[in-house]
Amino acid sequence: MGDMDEALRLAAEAARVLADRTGVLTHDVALVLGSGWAGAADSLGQEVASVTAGEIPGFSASSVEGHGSTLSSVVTSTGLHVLILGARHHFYESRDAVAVGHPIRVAAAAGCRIVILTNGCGSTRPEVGPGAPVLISDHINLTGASPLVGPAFVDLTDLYSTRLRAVARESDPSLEEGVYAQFPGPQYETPAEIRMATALGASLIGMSTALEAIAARAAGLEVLGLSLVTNLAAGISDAAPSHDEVLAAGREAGPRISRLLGDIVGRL
Ligand code: 8IG
Repeated sequence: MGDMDEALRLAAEAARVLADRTGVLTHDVALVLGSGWAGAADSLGQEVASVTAGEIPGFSASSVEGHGSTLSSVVTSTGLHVLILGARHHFYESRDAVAVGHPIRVAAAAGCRIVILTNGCGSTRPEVGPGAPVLISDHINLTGASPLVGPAFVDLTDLYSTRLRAVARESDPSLEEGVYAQFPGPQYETPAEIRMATALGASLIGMSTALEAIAARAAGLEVLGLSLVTNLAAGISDAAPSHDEVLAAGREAGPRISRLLGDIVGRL
């Protein structure tokens, strides 16, 4: 994927196959599940259909433990059709930022107007530690890449919708906000890199959401970004970041983030 027209054609084709396999012609809200969030969507509503990512054009099965590889269609008690994207493509998998945008473009082609991007991330603030859900207020893209190709001069002001952040705070007034810095990964950062990100104003450190949010804005979607802090970033505590810690934080925060997600979606 390097060509935008081709990427958009592939997304349209994927949306047609998705509609065919799920029987749901249009979706309203897309939800991208990041590390630690896999179980958080289980009680969002009634599952209408679940499709293996490999059946949908442009998707491949994810290789990272804790990252699902299905697309499911759920209908909420308020009648919203939610497309749950368990399959996400990380930049570190192939250094192909256009491919990172594919699930997002498919969601837009499937009719979604809103995308909720979730992730597991590191925190630079010791007082906002593992298990804390945090609203993303803005991002710094440190990947050196973009999911967009060509003269797409997309405005990223208010990328993380002020309106949707207010909705999330109605659900949980105690939610902190933070600026998310995306590093290219897959290696975690050095302590010096974390000091740099902190100096730049970031407090959430990850490998996924900035590129997805850019793709979402380009596709005309309204974005809500929700991080789950799963570890303190490198050098912030004595412990080194580890993927086991990430999975454990997800399990422990499960009930809280399930409730939060359900409540937010109920207000959309
Ligand atoms: I979960 O500490 C998770 N993802 N870059 N740094 C980066 N990505 C992460 C981290 C982290 N924790």
